[in-house]
Amino acid sequence: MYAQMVKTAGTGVKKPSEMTAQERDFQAKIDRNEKIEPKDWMPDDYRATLIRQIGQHAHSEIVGQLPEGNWITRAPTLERKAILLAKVQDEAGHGLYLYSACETLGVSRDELLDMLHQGKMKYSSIFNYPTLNWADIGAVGWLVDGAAIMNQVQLQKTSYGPYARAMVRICKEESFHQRQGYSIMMKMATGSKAQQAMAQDALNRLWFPSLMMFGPPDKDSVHSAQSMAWRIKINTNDELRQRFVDQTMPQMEYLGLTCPDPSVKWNEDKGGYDYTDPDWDEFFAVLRGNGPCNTERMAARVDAWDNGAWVRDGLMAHANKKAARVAAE
Ligand code: BYC
Repeated sequence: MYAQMVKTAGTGVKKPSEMTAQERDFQAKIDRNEKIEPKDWMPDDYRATLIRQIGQHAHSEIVGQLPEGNWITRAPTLERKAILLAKVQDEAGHGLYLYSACETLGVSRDELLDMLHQGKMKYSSIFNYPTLNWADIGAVGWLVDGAAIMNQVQLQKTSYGPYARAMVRICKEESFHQRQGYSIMMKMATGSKAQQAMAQDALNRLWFPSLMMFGPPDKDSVHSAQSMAWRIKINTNDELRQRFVDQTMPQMEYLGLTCPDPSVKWNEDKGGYDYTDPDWDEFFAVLRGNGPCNTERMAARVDAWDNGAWVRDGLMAHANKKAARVAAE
């Protein structure tokens, strides 16, 4: 029902004098840090912003299964295989919680998936990069899940109740994911010369794309101001990116790896690292569909949807039969 509104207005934050009485009450509730629940009144654009963000987040979880799923059959040991399998299954679960949270806003999962398949909704840019070898699986867990947690921890305090609650469980699972990635990196970084080189190469390729996960710089972020006023987002893109760099640099040093950004440097005055931004032209090119794996990822998702039609049809037929039986009793 709200599918057509997935593009949000992005017209700037209203002053209290420009708000209706209902909008002022809503803002006051947000400012008191109260949760908004599905049946509460909400501005149309608050709803559309949530559908856009939660939907995009859900899509990221299920598209995010693809680069790692690719490595389940090639994991080096049975234990690593079992761990990776569990992680990839968790991502499906995260997608499920998020699609359910999104459905409470009046859009169905089928509509959301349809928009993904038609290219009308996005998923995280990071999943348009390939995983070329086993070290990449370590780097994905360490950096990609590490960046995801950095963003999601603050989302546990987001103003929309179902989204905040979904985030609590997702964050717990993401910490395990991050640790499994770091554990792979430790093994590789303390292994043979060839393994160390693979770990360094994976870091070199995934460092800047991981920084892109936090979104464009604050000055170019279309939605941040309104989303922060509504407490949909608690921190800006640049604040979270900085926290991620500050958290990750000591972990990198512990691994004995070198940051691919030669200018990364601790800045005593700001109490954080100075670092180079990723190439934002590359980021926007990936968003426009021109990343290394955009076509492959979408083809895999559409294929999975088409090949699953018989399962959905079977489930519907069974449900209809059961309902007819109950109605006849
Ligand atoms: N990729 O105004 P801005 C995971 C778009 S995966 C693609 O700053 P906003 C995991 C943005 O949508 C982690 N697009 O936007 C799963 C907007 O375009 P539209 C997923 C991006 O929403 C499996 C435009 O750029 N996490 O957990 O205020 C395995 C302007 O940006 C990206 C989430 O989704 C991007 N990286 O802030 C492992 C977290 N960045 O929509 C791990 C929830 C920006 O106007 N989402 N865009 O056409 C958020 O927190 C926010 O949506 C963002 C962007 C910080 C990502």
